[in-house]
Amino acid sequence: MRDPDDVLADLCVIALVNDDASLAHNLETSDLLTRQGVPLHIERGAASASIGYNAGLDATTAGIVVLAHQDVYFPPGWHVHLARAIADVERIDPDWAVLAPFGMCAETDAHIGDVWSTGISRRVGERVSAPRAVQSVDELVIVLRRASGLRFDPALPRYHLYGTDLVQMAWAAGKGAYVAAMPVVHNDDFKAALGADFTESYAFVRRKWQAVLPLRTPVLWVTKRGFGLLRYRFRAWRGLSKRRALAGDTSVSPKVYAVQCGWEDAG
Ligand SMILES: [Mn+2]
Repeated sequence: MRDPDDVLADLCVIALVNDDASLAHNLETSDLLTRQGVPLHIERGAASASIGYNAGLDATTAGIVVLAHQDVYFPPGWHVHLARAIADVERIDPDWAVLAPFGMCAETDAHIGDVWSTGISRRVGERVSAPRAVQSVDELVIVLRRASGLRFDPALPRYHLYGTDLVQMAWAAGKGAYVAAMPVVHNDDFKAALGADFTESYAFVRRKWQAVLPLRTPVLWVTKRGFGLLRYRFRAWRGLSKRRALAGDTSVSPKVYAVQCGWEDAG
């Protein structure tokens, strides 16, 4: 296993922030920042996630970059999971580009990983003991190896599907993207529907990757004619009341959810 202290010494976190209360309630309470002292770089008001994260990459120098939502909480010892994941992935793919706690397996279309989601009050994902190659990752946490040279596409509009776009760019450049066991809490709000901003990101990804479609993202399919989005919207509308009933309480400390999942000791 790569020494967790070596990983810590070459690590930074970047967050795109538009809700300081959520940041203070979740990401900023993580052991990774409070006790391990990993620096947090914040970008505000970026025109898109891609532009914001590229600015964050330009403003930092760490070799391992953790791009995290403001509503994500890293349980204590997460850097040990990360160190193990890096060591494991470097044995199979020394030129890896992306690691993540949650994504979609290319062969089986299964949700891979281990994440608590408050929006659906569930621990989700098929747990893995070794890194699994994926066709897309959820945007809640993306770990990027800076030396891979991979960056976000500034032409991708808005704040959606940049995990899918990044993973596809990685594989297109001959570099790997993997999900590994590094559980986190996503203390996310219930989402009633995907808005017009999602349609913009979806249309871009559909056009850009038409040669490799269909693509499975953690939320829906990107398909040649866009039927994947229509189908998602219909199902989301039909299941709205059921989904609303599943939504958890994001005002609860994410530590409570981490304790429930067995990732942290109570107290
Ligand atoms: Mn989030």
